[in-house]
Amino acid sequence: MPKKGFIFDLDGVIVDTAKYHYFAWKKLAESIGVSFTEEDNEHLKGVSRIKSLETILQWGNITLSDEDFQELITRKNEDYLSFVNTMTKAEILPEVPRVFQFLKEQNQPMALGSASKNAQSILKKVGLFESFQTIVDGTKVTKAKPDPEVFLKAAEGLQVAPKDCIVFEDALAGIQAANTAGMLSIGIGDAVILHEANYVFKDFTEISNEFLYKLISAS
Ligand code: B16
Ligand code: MG
Repeated sequence: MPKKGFIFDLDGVIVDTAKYHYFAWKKLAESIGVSFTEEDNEHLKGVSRIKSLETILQWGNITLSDEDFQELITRKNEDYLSFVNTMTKAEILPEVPRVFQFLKEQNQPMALGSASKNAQSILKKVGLFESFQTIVDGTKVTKAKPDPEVFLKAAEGLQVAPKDCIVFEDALAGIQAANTAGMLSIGIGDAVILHEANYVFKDFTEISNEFLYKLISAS
């Protein structure tokens, strides 16, 4: 059986935390007088916490002292974590467990490739921490998506060549990172937003075991 490397983003792919980031950023942006819509939020998906706040400040033409910047970053993460702390297995996105089970049966190694510094605690909370051979998260990378660093490190951890890796992502920046890394990119979400991906599916209910098997068998 050939071996591919399956790399999964976290927020918006494995668990439904993208909405919690949205709620927390919206509350923060509006508290400093910057309007914030779901469309604005698309620009922050897959983007690091610091870069996200820098972007919101740019939109509002706001300059802050380092101290105030830190204060806002801390507040956003506390709000976000207050949502995360209520999470259960029920917030694993549909059919993710079936996909993980199939890949395990096929002896395919899996990695996490996420910008989140909260990734490990979220995975433990929903009981998926043990599913991954390698976890590359926001504590392990220096360059944010669309830079390919996170996925290249994941491939290295899996000991699979980048060309044999398959990335599942809900953010355009993540699809671009996977493409730059020379990997096959699979968008999870809106085909218009994720148009640069090799394939796009609404969610894992549209990804059959037959399709996964074809990915594994492709040379
Ligand atoms: P944290 P992913 C990303 O995770 C999120 O998409 C993005 O919205 C968030 O700002 C970033 O993680 C940092 O997360 O504040 O928890 O460190 O999609 O790459 O799994
Ligand atoms: Mg994501």
